[in-house]
Amino acid sequence: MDASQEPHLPNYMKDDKVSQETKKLISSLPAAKDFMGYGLYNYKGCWYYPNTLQAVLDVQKHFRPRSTDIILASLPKGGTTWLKSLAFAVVNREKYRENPQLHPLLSQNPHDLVPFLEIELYTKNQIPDLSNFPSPVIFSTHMHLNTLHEATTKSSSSPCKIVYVCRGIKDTFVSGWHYRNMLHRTNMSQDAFELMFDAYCKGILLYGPYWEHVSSYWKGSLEDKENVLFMKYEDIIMEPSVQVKRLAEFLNCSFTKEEEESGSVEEILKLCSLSNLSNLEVNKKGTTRIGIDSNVFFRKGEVGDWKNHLTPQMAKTFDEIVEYRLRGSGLIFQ
Ligand code: PAP
Repeated sequence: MDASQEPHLPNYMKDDKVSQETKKLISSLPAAKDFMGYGLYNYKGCWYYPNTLQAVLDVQKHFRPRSTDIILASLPKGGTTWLKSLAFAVVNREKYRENPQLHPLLSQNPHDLVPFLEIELYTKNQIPDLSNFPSPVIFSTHMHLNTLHEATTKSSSSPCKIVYVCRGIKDTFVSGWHYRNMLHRTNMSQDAFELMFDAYCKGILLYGPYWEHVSSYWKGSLEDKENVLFMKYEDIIMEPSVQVKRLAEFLNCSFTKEEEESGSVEEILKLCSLSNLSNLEVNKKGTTRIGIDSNVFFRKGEVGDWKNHLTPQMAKTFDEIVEYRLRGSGLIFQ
């Protein structure tokens, strides 16, 4: 598939921002096609489209976080938009306490408030000026932890906080399927669905394999509890207040007793809820800075939507793969 022929294709899936050096590197890498035929390349165990790989290499080379920065990490469709909203609302809650109607989440898409390192900031073959970002700076990434560490561990500052969110493979996959349909503005066939399923099972997807991604952060969170927090989308759905308080505590801005009593946690949950965000004008229309329609990031947000899409055999296959790949790690998905 020729990426330059597809009008709605986001920049990160294209191959027009790649340096000569990276082209040379790419020609030496294992290659595969995604389920639609776009080229993916495996660099150090992870699959990328060419522009994404270029940006990842640039992040590794130039991005040096400060200890006060916060990085939100996820696999695409793992809960990125929700985590961005919650983290932004938690760390900035004092700023907007007096004037909640001025809260930036009411007028900007969460992706525009928390920029992606490799999908937005480092995509233009130049080093972005990050000095004017309001503090604390929250970045996001889909890179897996080993890849991200190539940048973060070279920083002269002490480590920054990294929060990871993930979701069970079946719902992540189904959410990704809908996303691709919305992105390409089409209803793809059952054959395409099965091709995407096969590719997912083989781990061939942007930033995949799924199990390598979740494992990298799981291991990182066990090794460095102070700086890496591992969260699950399903846990936030099940016990939202507990998880938001956990997030705040990790980010060194725990809710005070007074805040808890005055309903501050619930207010944040309401502000960041799918129903609230998806009904805001800013998220219904227009595009985000990365050129993707704002509404594409909001759909059902249900745990178990996979039951409406996967056959029992497909579900069993996913369960078996994940069980096998994560065996012994202590990480379990229900
Ligand atoms: P991204 O990685 O491309 O940014 P991401 O936000 O991780 O996508 O995933 C989108 C999913 O999160 C969608 O799930 P669904 O397809 O199963 O419906 C979307 O509905 C859900 N989502 C987005 N915002 C929220 C939110 N505020 N609360 C709960 N779920 C949300």
